[in-house]
Order: sequence, then structure tokens, then C-alpha cells
Amino acid sequence: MRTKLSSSTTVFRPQPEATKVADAMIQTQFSIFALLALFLSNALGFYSVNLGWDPPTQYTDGSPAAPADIGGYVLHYGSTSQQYTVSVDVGNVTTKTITGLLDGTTYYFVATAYDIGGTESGFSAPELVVRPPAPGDTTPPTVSITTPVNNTSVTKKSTVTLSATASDNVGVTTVSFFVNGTLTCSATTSPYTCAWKVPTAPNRTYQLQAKAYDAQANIGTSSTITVVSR
Ligand SMILES: [Ca+2]
Repeated sequence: MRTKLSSSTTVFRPQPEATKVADAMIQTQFSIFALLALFLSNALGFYSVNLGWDPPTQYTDGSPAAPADIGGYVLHYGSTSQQYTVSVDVGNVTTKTITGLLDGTTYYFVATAYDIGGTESGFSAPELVVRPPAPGDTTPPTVSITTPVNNTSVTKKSTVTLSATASDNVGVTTVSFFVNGTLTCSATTSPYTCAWKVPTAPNRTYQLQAKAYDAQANIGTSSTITVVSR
């Protein structure tokens, strides 16, 4: 006599009596043999994953399972380990593409097989963990010039320290300072400062601006600071 397990889920095929395999139970555990680690992003920003697995070859009592015994497979998955909120009966195939996965979310997959009588196996092991990549950083840094103060004067021929604060959701890589639109100098570490040699001419107006960059080359631009040389 074959061993009959109590394992059951709600996802089952109809069980035509004529083809029912009495007391048959597909091997409790079978392995998902391969994950084609190919994530396909669609236009809506969802990901797909291709899954494949080997057919079970045994019943739980160790007796052989023929390919003709297999009725189909169910993929179970969710975003918490051991908690499968979605079950998909994929029929009698050994590959399946699951779509609609969210980026930055971890998914846990297992599979079950059911025999032609509809008796379902336990979960495959181990869980297959799938992580669509986190979305790229598209948020620019923010930056503002702290010195000199807007609408103040600077001394001609002196060296003035330009200072800025900058922040980013990931990280600021560089802050560049511009005087009248011309790149004057850059800093890569906070506090971001720059030594600016004020030209000799008096009563000249200078417009100062800083730009902050992150690793994805997003650019944040500061407000313009106006100073006059005296
Ligand atoms: Ca950023």
C-alpha cells in the first residue's frame, strides 16, 4: 500500500473517477531545478520571472511515479517566506513565466504537483527566492549655498570661501560651484567648499550657483546668490 499524506490545498483539478489513481500520492518534495534569472521589465514597471522545475519521479512511499501519473503543477508564491498568498495552477508543464512582480520586493516561490486524480503533493523545497532589482535612483540631490550670503559684498582681490550644503536620497558625489555660469571648482566631501579668488575690478556683480550630483548623474541646482565686489 502506498502512503497517503494529509497534505492538501485549495487548488485542485476535478477528479474524474475513471482515471483516479487509488491512493496515489506524488512525492512530497520535488525541486525547482532552475531559475532563468531573467527579469523582464514591461512598460508599466512590473517584472516577470521565468521558472522551471523537474517532474517528480516518486511517490511518498518511494514507488516510481510515471510521467502519465502527473496531472499538473501549482506555483505558490508570496512576499513573505512560508506565506504564499498567490497560487497558480499552471497545468501539466514544467516552465512558467510569472508576471506582475514589483521591483524592490522579495518573492518566495514553491511548487506542488498533483496526480491525475487531483491529489496534491507537499511544497517543493527549498523555497526559491526572487528579487526584482530595486528601481534606479532618479531623485536629484538638493543643494544650497550657505556662504556668502545673498545680496552682500565681497572684497575685490580677496579669496572668498564658497560653501554649500547638499543631500541626496542615496548620496552626493560632487558639488560644483559656478561663478557667472563658469565652473570655478568642485568638492567631493562635506562640508562642500571652494576657494574663489575675487577679481580685481570693483563694483562688479557676481552670480554664484552650486550644482550637486549623485552617482546616477542626477543634478540638483541651488538658488543663485548675488554678490558685489567692493
Ligand atoms: Ca539621488
